[in-house]
Amino acid sequence: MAKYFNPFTISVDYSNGKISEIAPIQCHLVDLKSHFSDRKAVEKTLSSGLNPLIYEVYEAFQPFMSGHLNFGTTILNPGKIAKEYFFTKGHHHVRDCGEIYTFFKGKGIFLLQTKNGETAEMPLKAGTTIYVPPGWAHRMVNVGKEELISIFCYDAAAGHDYSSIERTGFAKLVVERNRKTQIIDNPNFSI
Ligand code: PAN
Ligand code: ZN
Repeated sequence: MAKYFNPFTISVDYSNGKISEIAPIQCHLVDLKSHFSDRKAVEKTLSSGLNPLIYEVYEAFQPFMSGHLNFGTTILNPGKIAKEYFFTKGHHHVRDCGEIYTFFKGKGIFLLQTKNGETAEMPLKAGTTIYVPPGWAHRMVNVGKEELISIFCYDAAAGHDYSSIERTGFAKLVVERNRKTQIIDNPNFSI
């Protein structure tokens, strides 16, 4: 008889999003070099010796496994490169599937876009739950002064397509202008 997969628990620290049983994946500025719109500002920061941690992801499943749900937390630090707020890389899923995020700390904007050119932007704060339908690339942006922390869940066999976003960019940028958060069109976006 086939052995069933053993049920398990993890411990999420809701004050900081960390999960004690899991080693986080870290994403520093150098990993997002080609994603920020002001490349000169990125180079200037890196060449001054700074390479800030932009976000960490704690994932229950690595590698991805069919039939399971992957879940975990993302901790996106506050900060900006030039006028643009820190964000996650953003991706499409290789195998189209939905995803749920619940935010429990911080303030942000969730950016979504389809390969047809449709876009959506959702404000985020503690208590916001977002359903990302299949087909929508997604990125979160931290527009607050503290970490933006969320818990996510999606098909563990979905896979991530980062290359489409690296090629096209996101249609919208989230920037600070005149001390206000603004969502503007990305002049370098192309489908
Ligand atoms: C999340 C993201 C996580 C980091 O787990 O992977 O927030 O964002 P990037 O993967 O875009 O760097 C998710 O959406 N998984 O599918
Ligand atoms: Zn995803």
